Amino acid sequence: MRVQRRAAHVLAVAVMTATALSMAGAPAHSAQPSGKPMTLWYDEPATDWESQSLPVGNGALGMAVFGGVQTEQLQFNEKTLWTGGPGSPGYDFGNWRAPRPGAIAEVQDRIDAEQQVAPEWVAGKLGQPKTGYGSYSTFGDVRLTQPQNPTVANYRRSLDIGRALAGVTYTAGGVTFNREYFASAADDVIVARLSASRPGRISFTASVTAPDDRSKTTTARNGRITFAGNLNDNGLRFESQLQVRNDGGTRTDNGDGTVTVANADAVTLVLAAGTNYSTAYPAYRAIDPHTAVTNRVNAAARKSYRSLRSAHTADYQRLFNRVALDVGQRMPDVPTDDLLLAYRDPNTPAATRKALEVLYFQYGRYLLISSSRDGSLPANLQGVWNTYTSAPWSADYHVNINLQMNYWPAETTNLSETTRPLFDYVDSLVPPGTETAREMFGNRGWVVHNETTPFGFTGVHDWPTAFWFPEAGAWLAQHYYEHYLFTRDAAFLRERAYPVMRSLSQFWFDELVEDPRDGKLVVSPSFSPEHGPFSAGASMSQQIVWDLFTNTAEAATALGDKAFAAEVRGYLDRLDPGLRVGGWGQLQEWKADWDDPNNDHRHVSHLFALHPGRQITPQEDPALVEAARVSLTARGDGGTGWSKAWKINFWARLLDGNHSHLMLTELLRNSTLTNLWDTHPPFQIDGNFGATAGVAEMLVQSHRGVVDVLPALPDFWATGSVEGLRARGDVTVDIDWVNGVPTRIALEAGRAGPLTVSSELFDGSFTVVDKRTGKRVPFQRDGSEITVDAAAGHTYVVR
Ligand code: FUC
Repeated sequence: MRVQRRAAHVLAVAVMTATALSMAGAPAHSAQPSGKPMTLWYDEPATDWESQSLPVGNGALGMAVFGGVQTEQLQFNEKTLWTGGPGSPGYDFGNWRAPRPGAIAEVQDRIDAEQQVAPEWVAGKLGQPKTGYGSYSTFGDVRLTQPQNPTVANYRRSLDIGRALAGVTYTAGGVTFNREYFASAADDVIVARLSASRPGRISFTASVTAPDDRSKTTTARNGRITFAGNLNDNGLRFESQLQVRNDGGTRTDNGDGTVTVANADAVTLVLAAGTNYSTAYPAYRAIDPHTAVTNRVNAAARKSYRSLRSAHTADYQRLFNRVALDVGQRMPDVPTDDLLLAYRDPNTPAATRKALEVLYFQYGRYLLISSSRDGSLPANLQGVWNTYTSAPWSADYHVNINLQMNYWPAETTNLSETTRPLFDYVDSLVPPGTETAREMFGNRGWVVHNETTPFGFTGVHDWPTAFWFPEAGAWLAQHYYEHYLFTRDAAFLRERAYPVMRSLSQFWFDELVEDPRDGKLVVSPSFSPEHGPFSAGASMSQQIVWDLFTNTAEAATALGDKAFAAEVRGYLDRLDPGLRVGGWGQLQEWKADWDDPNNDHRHVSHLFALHPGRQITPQEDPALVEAARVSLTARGDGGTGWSKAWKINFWARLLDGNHSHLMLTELLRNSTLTNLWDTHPPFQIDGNFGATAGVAEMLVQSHRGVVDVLPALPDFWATGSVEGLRARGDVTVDIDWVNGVPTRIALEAGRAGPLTVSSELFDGSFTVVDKRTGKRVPFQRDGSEITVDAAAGHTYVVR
């Protein structure tokens, strides 16, 4: 039965292809019924967590839905359930266990003498084995097991990202069964509802289980399964409670901690979980989670399913609905795994391929909303979803690209609020990072290296090609300043961003050394992630410090801290900017011309200046940008999922929309699992987020202080519209375009002041109208740029 249905779907895609081919030149309408554009769906249950389960989340809580018929498996997470850190044997924050006076100077001297030094030698001098690092861990699995295994028809498992609802539906014995799942940020719980088209048909036993790396007790009382214990590794206390609420039928608490429901009309499940983790250094412990978890489940269980659901969708849609993208997509009514397969076939109609592209773009926004909400840790390498006790790369916070990439779409795709967990977390790195800066470097300020955990691991380990990256904090500081640029929130700049930027600047004042080659200030030792030799002044090191100093000087000036603005500008003047064109026309990755044109390493670190930095732009620095293009071309179109995602952004910044789109195609064809999670491999969520950011970057850019409209539009998206993208300066942008040229641009100004826009539209005749007054407004024009004097809250429509 199932096999036949799948064959039918593949046939459906083939028919669409044939229809489109026979209509060459005409808009690609197929005879197929259209599917829901914002829904992922499948005609069979998931058997593999990584590639098939469907994620829901509310930031702190995550759940992966399998959708099995006889046994439903709901793997769940709580973001703070980590092994490692205080309590874990040998935990040392990555700080040197004994002082190493002169160790960094010895490495610097050898670099000065020999130019290149092997990472293995440096790791021997400056690294040490990891202890107590730990891993993000699964919390457990809820299983709902039916007494019989029914024969089912019309099976469908889905995730509606427009409403953040997962679902399972099927028919058995003439009855239609429905399950619905969501993770509510409004009520801080995960909710499930099981119902049927006829009364008395819902029967199952609910259990909660977890791996054996912890002590655990599971009890059932009044339909509530309380599961609690401590992790063996670090003693972290955890507790989850699952309330089973039946409408009709019977409910029994079993002695083994399970709950059985028989012959109910419908059942609502409410799940909450927590730990005694706290972000506070050095203990990282708060009170027992029992009371908070109890209160959350009690409060939610008192509400009706309908009111829980409407509070959730209202909360979610307030964020999600801000952005709409239409590039002429048409979603066919085929399962998403078949859609992904069809995408690889160039004969699949363009409108179908666009449907996947738009779904994938919005899915990145869904995943960010679902894994980064107030009051918890930021999205990690797997967002909030993890079925392992020892996850790939610990599902940690890698800060030599990955955590930063997670947050690239936050501002541009109008989800600014999702950055709060990032800033709370980075702020929490300051106390341990201050210790590391003082002990390891003797510097002011604070530092964090290549990767870190919720337990303030700000020191080092000894993997030679990935242990040394003191620039990470400065890169993270970029997000603070960008948050200010996008929101113009002066209080945030003063109270949150500037203190972080200022103290990081002091770290770098103390850390920079004079390069004996030319007297410029350089970072040494310096290592371009995650390959090549140690040297002095690798391009990425210099560009990141340039970015920090430039942003800090601007911030200091804006806040009236004249003395510090002058001090940081003094350093900036002497800083090697890390921009050099080498022998084959490439932008050099190192200060010396060592680049190998055959090197296709996934990190393209020396292009930081192009993206996410703003040090070079095609408009201002055509020669350097051309060199960046040469480097990027040599690196090729392959790489891990996240590497391809970065390349979408790079090509957009190079104003090459077609190559940017090609990278999106590569990602969807070769680095995307059937549940549309990005795969490194394995699953790593940064590629999802990086790609969503890249799509926004094709449509609107603003890093040079001008709103660039459709800077890198691919030919494939020749006609379309977008609503709700954000530009720096607190501007919200809507664009309609036809054959690659904007026909209407609406700019909503959050603040008063000059607003400069660049577009091809200004090459012809046009008007600017204030939407509120209906009147034409004056503007200054300079080539293809215009500037209007915007009033706060007004929308300016150009057409
Ligand atoms: C970076 C990358 C790896 C991987 C890891 C989690 O260090 O170089 O490819 O993505 O993070």
